[in-house]
Amino acid sequence: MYEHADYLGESAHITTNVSDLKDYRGPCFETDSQGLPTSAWNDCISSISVAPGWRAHVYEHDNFDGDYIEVTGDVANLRFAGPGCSDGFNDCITSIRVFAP
Ligand SMILES: [Ca+2]
Ligand SMILES: [Ca+2]
Repeated sequence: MYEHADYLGESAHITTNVSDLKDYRGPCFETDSQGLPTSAWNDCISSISVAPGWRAHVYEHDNFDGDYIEVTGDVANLRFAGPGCSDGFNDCITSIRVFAP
């Protein structure tokens, strides 16, 4: 997952489910689940790349809730993947389910 579109900015690699990106340290300012300021990946991801054979479901809310899309490859700009939030799934994703091959 990448902070900006076109695989730019900070990046992180995950291979397991993340139920709440507020608690996953990353480049975007956020308050964590206890209300404390932190830097996390919540509402931060703008592009995403999924390894061959893997699949991911990305959700607008925590605990795999709300709108989601299935990602099976590279998405250079989540703005055009919707419905998600006001800007597609750009800066929208809060939880991720990962499916190994
Ligand atoms: Ca972003
Ligand atoms: Ca969200």
